[in-house]
Amino acid sequence: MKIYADPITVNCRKVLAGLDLLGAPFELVHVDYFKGAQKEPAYTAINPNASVPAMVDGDLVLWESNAILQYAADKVGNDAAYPKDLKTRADINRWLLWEGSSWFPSCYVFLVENCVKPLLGSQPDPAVLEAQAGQFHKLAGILDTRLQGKRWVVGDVPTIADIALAAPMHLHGWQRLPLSDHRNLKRWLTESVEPLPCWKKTWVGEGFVTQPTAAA
Ligand SMILES: N[C@@H](CCC(=O)N[C@@H](CS)C(=O)NCC(=O)O)C(=O)O
Repeated sequence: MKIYADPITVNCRKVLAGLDLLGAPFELVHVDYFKGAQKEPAYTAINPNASVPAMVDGDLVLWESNAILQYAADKVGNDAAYPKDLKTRADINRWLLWEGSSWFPSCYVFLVENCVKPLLGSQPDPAVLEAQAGQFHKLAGILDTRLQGKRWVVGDVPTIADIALAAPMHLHGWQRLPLSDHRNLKRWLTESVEPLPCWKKTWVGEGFVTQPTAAA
């Protein structure tokens, strides 16, 4: 399995951490996001969306981070991290779809405003953050309710749902995600997901820079 990714991005960290959780071996092909390598023809021939990540396994070319995790789980037969039981799997699939369609887009606004813009030398726009706040709190509340009294989103062990849902929050301090009203969500992120070996291994660090500094 070849994974085309830049570990610094949300959906790439998701796949790299998820593959580690699954115990799925892969070869990483670095696509330099901040140099725009995802827009180069050599890469868009693999992923016409011009976004990372993508996967190539023999004659299968796959994009969409959650589809890559689902495929990898079944390929290695990891029934703990992606159980085959019909209802459990439906539950996990629901969270994967919700993450891609609702949760990632909302968390992404905070990532762009508070991390990406300052990294590229511009300022966050408070109006954009304010306009997103209502949607963020609605969604965070849904996940917070789900996590009440639970260590993991589905069942008693970490699954690809935990990794997928945590990824959009992976720089939560730097993103300035307003988590204080969502105590179950914050507890799950900081006490369940962040201590996972697969999460620690794929940590890129808050406050990273796009270019080495002169002093480095
Ligand atoms: N739904 C896609 C989203 C992929 C995506 O948006 N990736 C971002 C990085 S996290 C990207 O490459 N964006 C293209 C760009 O900003 O040029 C997935 O889950 O793989």
